[in-house]
Amino acid sequence: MSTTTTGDASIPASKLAKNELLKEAYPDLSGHLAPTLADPAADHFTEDDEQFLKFHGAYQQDDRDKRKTGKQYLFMIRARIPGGRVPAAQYLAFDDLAGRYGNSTLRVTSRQTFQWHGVVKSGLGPVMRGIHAALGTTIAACGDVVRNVLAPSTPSTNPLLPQLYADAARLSAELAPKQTAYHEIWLGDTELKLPAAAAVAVPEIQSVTPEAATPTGAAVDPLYGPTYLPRKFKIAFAVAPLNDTDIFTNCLGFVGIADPADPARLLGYNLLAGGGMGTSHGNKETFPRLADVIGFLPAERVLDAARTVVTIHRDFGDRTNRKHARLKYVLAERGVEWFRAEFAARAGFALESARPAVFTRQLDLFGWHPQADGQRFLGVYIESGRIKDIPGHALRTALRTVVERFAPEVRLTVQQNLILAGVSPADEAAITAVFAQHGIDLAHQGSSFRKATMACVALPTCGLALAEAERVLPVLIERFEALLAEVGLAEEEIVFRITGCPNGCARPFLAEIALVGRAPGKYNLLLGGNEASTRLNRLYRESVKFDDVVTELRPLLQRFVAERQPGERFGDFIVRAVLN
Ligand code: SRM
Ligand code: SF4
Repeated sequence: MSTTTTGDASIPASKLAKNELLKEAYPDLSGHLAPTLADPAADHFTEDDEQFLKFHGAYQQDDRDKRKTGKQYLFMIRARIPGGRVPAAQYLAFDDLAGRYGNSTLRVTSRQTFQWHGVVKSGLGPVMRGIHAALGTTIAACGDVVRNVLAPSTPSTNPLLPQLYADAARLSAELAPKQTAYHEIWLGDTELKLPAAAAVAVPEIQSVTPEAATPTGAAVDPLYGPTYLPRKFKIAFAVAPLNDTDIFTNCLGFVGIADPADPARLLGYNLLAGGGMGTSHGNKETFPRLADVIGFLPAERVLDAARTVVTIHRDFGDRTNRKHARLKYVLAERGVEWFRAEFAARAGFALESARPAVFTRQLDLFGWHPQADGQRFLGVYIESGRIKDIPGHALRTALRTVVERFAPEVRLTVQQNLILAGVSPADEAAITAVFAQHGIDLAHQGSSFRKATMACVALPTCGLALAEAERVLPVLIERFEALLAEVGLAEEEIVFRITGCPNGCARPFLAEIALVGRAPGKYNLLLGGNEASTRLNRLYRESVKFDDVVTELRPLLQRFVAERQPGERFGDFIVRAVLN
């Protein structure tokens, strides 16, 4: 049977990636999750059901440290939190779930949400229900759908931010898949719960016409159709000059543009498309890519525009090869002009020329800062996003105590850090004291280098990790801090990111210095990203041993000290003087 069309060509089932057949067989994404969940003797799901589990926001994993004594199945659960905003009560509920059912840590991800690690199968239901009871969700945190929508989290004086957040939240709701299995399986709710968004008309689709129902009788999603997207789809919002959502790494980006006559009015958005990080070692068909700037649209058309781009991915993404299925490959192969024309034909309106928008910086603010409304906000550095208590540094307890007592809004950043927003100036000293009592000096949260680092999760939970990342970051930071002090750059800020494989979950391909895992203890060393996160770095050395990283970088940093131009950053120096 020919099941799916990709753009202009029909694809026989024999050529489709296996996931396509799975989705087609169970368009409500239920698989056999319910019977396995109900079976107390089963400690894990089948490989096929793992794929459905993702659409519900959970990953089946195992503790890779313990593989020698047999697989110990564990689950990671990821919430969907548009714009990374978490009300105080919800934070406390999430923290509670981490203590009861997880490994007593909450993990801030590089896409502004939380993950719970180390949940055993019997804990899955309680965590899902707990998240739902706290008015959160995990629907579409993973899977071949629109994932968590990013929005700037730094409370600042930019008056456009509330409008961007509102649009991000709207897109998140409207583009969520409308399948009912989530409620039926996890919440024991058999009632059909189609949000109002399901009734909204989608742009005319020329190449695929989803049928009203599939052979299994399940309702077909009005936007995604019976087989959803060929792959994950990521959306971000930002306003220049602060690129605090790393917008060019997303499938679709909306850059807010103010009305020149009224800087508080959102005129519209520049639409960016085709960004993505994931690549595979030795596979030239795969590569990291920055999004192209496609054009400008009025603010009121943002939802139509997002739906249109999602359908372009749905219909033209490669459904035969999951390593080549992201929207970025459609852009790379068909080109921006084709994309503009396809967009206009589907949306019924053409994009205008993009408006000027220059990004200059990506990183977070730490410590106390004023908000436009007179309140204060606090930027808290979280190493690798892992909120946990360790001797002498009880970060989890400190955060819990502060959130319980002062009820600030918690905001998650794409740099894996956390912001406590909306704090009364009168509470600042007391909050600072709570952190101090738990071993955290808010005025000195680490060197400039430390605060510009990111590591992906990698071992022991990530099944795709080829090398360590989060667990070796503390050692690397210490080594780098010592090296920077040795060459006279103790206060230098250098964006550093490490991942355990080239999937790029901590967006290493934009860092000034990056390590990308190749094998246990071996990393590719990449150099030359920039402060604004608008430039891809380049491979400098392949398969560097972990212990040799500092030795490789010492001469480059020494040259940087000797030859740098006034104000020049390390990444810019590398591009000007070393890689050219
Ligand atoms: Fe990721 C897969 C963790 C952000 C590209 N990512 C995974 C999995 C689920 C491994 C798996 O498929 O079995 C990792 C789970 C590890 C664990 O134990 O928790 C994982 N990705 C993460 C997180 C938690 C990294 C972090 O340290 O914060 C981030 C969660 C984001 C979220 O909240 O939704 C995370 N992943 C990213 C990003 C960054 C971003 O989106 O801004 C990327 C690069 C951007 C992009 O998508 O191109 C990213 N993750 C991938 C890929 C490569 C996809 C591709 O195009 O080839 C995979 C592999 C896959 O999907 O098959 C992957
Ligand atoms: Fe796992 Fe690789 Fe992502 Fe790191 S980059 S979390 S190792 S998939």
